[in-house]
Amino acid sequence: MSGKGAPELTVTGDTDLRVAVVAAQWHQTVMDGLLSGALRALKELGVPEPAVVRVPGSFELPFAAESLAKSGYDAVVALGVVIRGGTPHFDYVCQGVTQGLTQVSVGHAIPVGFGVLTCDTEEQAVDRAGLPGSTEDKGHEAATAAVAAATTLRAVP
Ligand code: DLZ
Repeated sequence: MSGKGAPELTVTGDTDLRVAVVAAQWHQTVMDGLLSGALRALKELGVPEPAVVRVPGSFELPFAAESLAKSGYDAVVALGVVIRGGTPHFDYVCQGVTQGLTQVSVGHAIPVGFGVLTCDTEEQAVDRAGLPGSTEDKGHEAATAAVAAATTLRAVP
């Protein structure tokens, strides 16, 4: 994990989990970086054959996550990029996505890794996307957090 105060996550226990990645399509280059980071993390952690579902934009992430949660996935990783424009639209999309994904997570008691970048500029998004030259890899982090949370809960007697 990166950022001030971020933990070094260690995943212990059985990672034989059903994990789905749901990814928006706006801002393709950044999304390619996020998706590739998330899939790399799941492979490193030994998660078998994650499902990947693409939706048009970040606003569609909660409905897809809800559908996947209903079908029995142990964890969902949500990936998207929202870039601030000149209107309040950014705020509505970010709020809807964040609240929607929170509802899915709490409502189904499964972790939803939050890999949705909410940035003022495309440069900020590129810097967090795990691309060559990026300083952070938020797709990798979101997937790791989801698996860490799912395995931790599984281990509770
Ligand atoms: C409409 C829109 C805009 C302006 N910007 C973004 C964005 O930066 N990132 C993103 O993922 N999606 C954006 N969208 C699309 C909405 O999320 C949604 O797909 C449409 O409003 C259709 O429901």
